[in-house]
Amino acid sequence: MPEVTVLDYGAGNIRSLTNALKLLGYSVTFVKKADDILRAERLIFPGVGAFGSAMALLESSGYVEPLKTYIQQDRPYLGICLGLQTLCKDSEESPGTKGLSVIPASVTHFNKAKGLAVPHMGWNGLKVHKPSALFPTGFSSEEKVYFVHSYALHSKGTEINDWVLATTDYGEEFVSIVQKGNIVATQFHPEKSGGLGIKIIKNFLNSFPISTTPVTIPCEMPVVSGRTQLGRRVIACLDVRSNDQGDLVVTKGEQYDVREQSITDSCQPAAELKGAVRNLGKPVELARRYYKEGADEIVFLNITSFKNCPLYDLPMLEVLRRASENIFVPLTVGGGIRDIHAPGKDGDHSKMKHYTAVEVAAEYFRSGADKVSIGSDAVYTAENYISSGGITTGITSIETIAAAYGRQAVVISVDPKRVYVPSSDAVRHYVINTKFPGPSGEEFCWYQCTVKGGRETRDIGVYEMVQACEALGAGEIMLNSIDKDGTNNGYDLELVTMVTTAVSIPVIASSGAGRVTHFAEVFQDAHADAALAAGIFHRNDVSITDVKKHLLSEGIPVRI
Ligand code: 1PR
Repeated sequence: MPEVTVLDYGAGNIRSLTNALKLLGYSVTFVKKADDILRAERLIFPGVGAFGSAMALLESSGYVEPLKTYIQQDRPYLGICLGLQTLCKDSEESPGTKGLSVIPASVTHFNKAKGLAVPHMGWNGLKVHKPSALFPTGFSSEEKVYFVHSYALHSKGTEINDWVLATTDYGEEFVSIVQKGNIVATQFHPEKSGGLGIKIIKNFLNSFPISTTPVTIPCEMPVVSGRTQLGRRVIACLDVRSNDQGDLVVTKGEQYDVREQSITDSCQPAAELKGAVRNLGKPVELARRYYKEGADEIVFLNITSFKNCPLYDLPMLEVLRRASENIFVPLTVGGGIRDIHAPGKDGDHSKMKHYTAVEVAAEYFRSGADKVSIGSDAVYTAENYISSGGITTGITSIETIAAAYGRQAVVISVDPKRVYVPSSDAVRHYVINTKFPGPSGEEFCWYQCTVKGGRETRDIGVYEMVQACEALGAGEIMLNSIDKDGTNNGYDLELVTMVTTAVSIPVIASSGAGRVTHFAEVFQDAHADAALAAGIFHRNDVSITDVKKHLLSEGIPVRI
């Protein structure tokens, strides 16, 4: 079996990459010491996290010089994301830190003044400037690959044309692939870019010579058309929990009640009148179906994690491991990401153990997640941040996970409830004037945060909460609505509009999708970056393909 060497410094999910390499028939070895770099036949550096911490790790491990030598010798190298940026001189992300300086240019932040959400997150196209064996035959710039980054290499005004293989547009043009000889690096994640990404990895592995004898590889110039566009994402969500028989199932409720309607039996106490947990299928099977239908991302929510320690939730970790074996789009997992005091695995309270939020998240990342979503703990964190007058402590779940894995890996899951009030100054929270008056004709409302899966309300509004989370380092907002959940009557456009104007990070609208037109509405009228749905997909009411066809017919860019 041919071999690939991967430089993993533990900063993120590399399970998808190793799964992709195994699928392509390669065995994977990891760099454990500096010498392994020069011994590699093909080297892949899937960089994740911040520029400064990546360079610090390369320095402290003694990898910088061997890496530079390997690259100078023009041996097959594939850098991914930060693996491209570290080839540059330096980055605005970490002033004062020197990069590998192979490419004589600096990495800079996206221009926020252009009013675009940053990070640039999602599926965008590639404008290819010269022929390369990397691209599959017939590739066109209409096809899309998965990006997630706040900083990029902008070639304008630099002398790096000999490096630029492809560019992408996001407000401004940036470099999405560099290639010179056998040195290749992509700003996007090929291992998260579905079938196209896998083909690009395959072409890198198969076409780039491992001997020093130059080989002429036949390749054609891909079709390039106009500016590339970031697609709007369609996301499938799986609420996962154990049913009463102990099997892990995908469930789906209405307004967060996931049990069948109550059984009429007046002799039973109210709590026992509840029906069984709704079972809509097996998590991995459903996730695979959504991947095949074209889901841009898949979210797994462990909805009973408020009572169980997620680290002991081995079936859920196994779901992630199995899903990432052949699903090559981003996977998010949520539920129970917080500091945890838990009894021993056997439930023994004399063996209480403390786990930090970042340790809990690390277990999810190791199992195949690309992002983690934080629900209840984000509400408590935002409350403390606001009451302290905006002081960051550096020890919260949001801050510690963002510092270790990058802000793009931190999604905030918000579970709001609409609260009607008679006037705009009736409460100290941010209030909106609603088109849908309340039961007593109230024309104003605010959105109240809840915790523990909607079981407890808190004295904090969603507007203030999402702004606090952005300031603390969150990379994305997943915006549910308890009022709309499972109703199929459309997203809460007023809520989504309020949040997309409150923050400059991407917002995923969730709860209420019942028809393809609801997706178009939430993109066109409320400016969501992504739309998530659960029930309609689980019940096969509408397929992801149908949703995307409709969006395209409305002129909304999506990945096909
Ligand atoms: O607080 O960090 O432990 O996270 C718990 C996570 O579990 C949160 O993300 C919370 O939203 C979720 N959760 C907890 N209880 C429930 C429940 O349903 N009883 N699910 C729950 C939330 C909402 C969405 C749903 C959309 C779309 N489910 O995930 O998929 O509303 O549904 P639809 O398209 O069918 O309308 P923590």
